[in-house]
Amino acid sequence: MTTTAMSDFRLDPVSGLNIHRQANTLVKANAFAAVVFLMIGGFFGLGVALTRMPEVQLLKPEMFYLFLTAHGIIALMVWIIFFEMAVLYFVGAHLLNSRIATPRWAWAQFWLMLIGAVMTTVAILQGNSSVMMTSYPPLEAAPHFYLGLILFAVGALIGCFVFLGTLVIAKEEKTYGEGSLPLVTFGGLTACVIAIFTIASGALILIPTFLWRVGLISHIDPMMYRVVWWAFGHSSQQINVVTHISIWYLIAGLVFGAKPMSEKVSRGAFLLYILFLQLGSVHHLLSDPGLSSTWKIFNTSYMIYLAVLASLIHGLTVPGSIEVAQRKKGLNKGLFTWLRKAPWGNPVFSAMFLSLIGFGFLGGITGVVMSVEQINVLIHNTMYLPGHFHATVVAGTTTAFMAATYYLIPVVFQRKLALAGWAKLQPYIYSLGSFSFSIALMGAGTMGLQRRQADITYAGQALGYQYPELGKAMLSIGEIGGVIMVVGGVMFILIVLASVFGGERIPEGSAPWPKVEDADVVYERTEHKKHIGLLGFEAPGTFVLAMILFATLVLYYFINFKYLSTIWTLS
Ligand code: HEM
Ligand SMILES: [Cu+2]
Repeated sequence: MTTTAMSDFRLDPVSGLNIHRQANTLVKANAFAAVVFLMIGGFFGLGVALTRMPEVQLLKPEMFYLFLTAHGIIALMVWIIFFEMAVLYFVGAHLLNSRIATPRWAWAQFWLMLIGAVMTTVAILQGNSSVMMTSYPPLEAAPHFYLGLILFAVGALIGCFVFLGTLVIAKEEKTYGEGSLPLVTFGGLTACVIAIFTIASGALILIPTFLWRVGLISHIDPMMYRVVWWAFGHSSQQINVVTHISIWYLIAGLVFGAKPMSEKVSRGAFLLYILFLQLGSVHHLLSDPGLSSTWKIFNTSYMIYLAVLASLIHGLTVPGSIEVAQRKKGLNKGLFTWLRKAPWGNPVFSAMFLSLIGFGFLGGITGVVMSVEQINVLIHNTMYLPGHFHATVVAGTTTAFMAATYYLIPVVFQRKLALAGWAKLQPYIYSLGSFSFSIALMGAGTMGLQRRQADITYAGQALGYQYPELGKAMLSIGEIGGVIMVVGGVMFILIVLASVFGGERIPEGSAPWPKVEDADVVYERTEHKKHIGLLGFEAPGTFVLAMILFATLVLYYFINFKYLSTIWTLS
């Protein structure tokens, strides 16, 4: 049996999870650091939003670019990757009842990432590193800007190996029985594999750039930089997608006692990500003159659809499994009773479901359409981009991570959620903000409004340009959505701080969450078993949702090509 003493663990009597104390402390540390950086990143986001609003124009251009760089890097890299470390340790150790491999290395992960994040943030705040998140040369940042990112990445890489080591230990010590890894941990493994590829690409480009800045290399080729940087930048978004999808599965199981509709299909879909997602990197360079159309089209219009297929599968099977579970538990009437009677007041569920809708309808559809080379010229470098990726990375990933946090506070921090009334509302306010921000920015972008631009009125500039009034109005509406997002973000942070520092303690040995029965077990007990579903469909409501998604996609495709045809008036 295990070589560790039992007091290294504590048992959750209801879920049966055997929680390794050191792993638990590491999950706490990483999740907490993540939330602190979300707060800092959000602060800079507010500054950016209030500058882009033509009526306010809070910051001078220099300060605007400083804020934009800080916002992009802190929100997208630091918040998200710290949280992902917490998720990896949780799905590796907690879910497998295992101890964590090499806790010392895990602490090295934490400290390296923290030192790296602080170093890069300081470099940005010193004012000579406003190169924005993409940091394309020949723009130059201070050397410690790159060094901080490198340390941060090395830390994350160590975290990946600690996770892999934990899987090996759990298997050897048979902490999760004889079978294969649970699906959620398998999702974590997928994220980990993509992360290793991502970090290798990041190292490949950031190390030479750092050497260039300290004078050891004379020249960095900007085209090469862009291609390799996006192997890192794009793939890192796929870690986010895989992680938030794993969280969807986790929460479907925890809240509803749901099982994936088909384990094999879901696992296969995770594998599709590993095989095909990286090729999509080139969708960030569709308007780049340095690459051939053949290369761009092969990757973005053929290969990437195999990865999109994977997202569609998860997007179907997660609500599908919830629907099946709800129907098995007796909510079998009509098309959508299962959804109407879902626990909408529980932030773990509501944030998760809003993440699914936001990611699918806003982030997913627009991502597929904007990856078409021809359509891409319509929206390249416009506000459409931040509109799109706030739908994926905020409405999708960040909201899913908030859902996970609401679940983890009782389990990991052993505290009840404080400000429970706020927590009920928070996912709705945050999503109202992120949805409206994304949609309005995409509207403004379609009217041509540029991204990364402090003053869209071009006041006093020689080459000024007047955007359509409608576009400017949409930008302002979007930034109001941004402010609502900040309100939701502040609520989240206050809830987390109040819970972690002042929430009612959950004594050891009592359950953090009430027991949720497995839907299959409930179904087995039912006396007059009826077939669940309608007209031969086990999950007809989900099928209808999927058809609505598909129709929206087709319509949106059509609208974009129609719009394109009015701009290219050659014939
Ligand atoms: C707290 C609410 C937030 C607000 C109000 C906000 C607002 C904005 C605005 C106005 C821009 C500038 C668009 C432009 O001028 O091109 C922007 C850029 C960006 N945001 Fe956010 N955002 C928020 C949250 C987030 C989060 C949570 C993430 C990541 C998880 C994120 C990632 C980014 C990135 C990567 C950029 C691009 C930076 C660049 O162009 O270099 N944002 N955001
Ligand atoms: Cu991408």
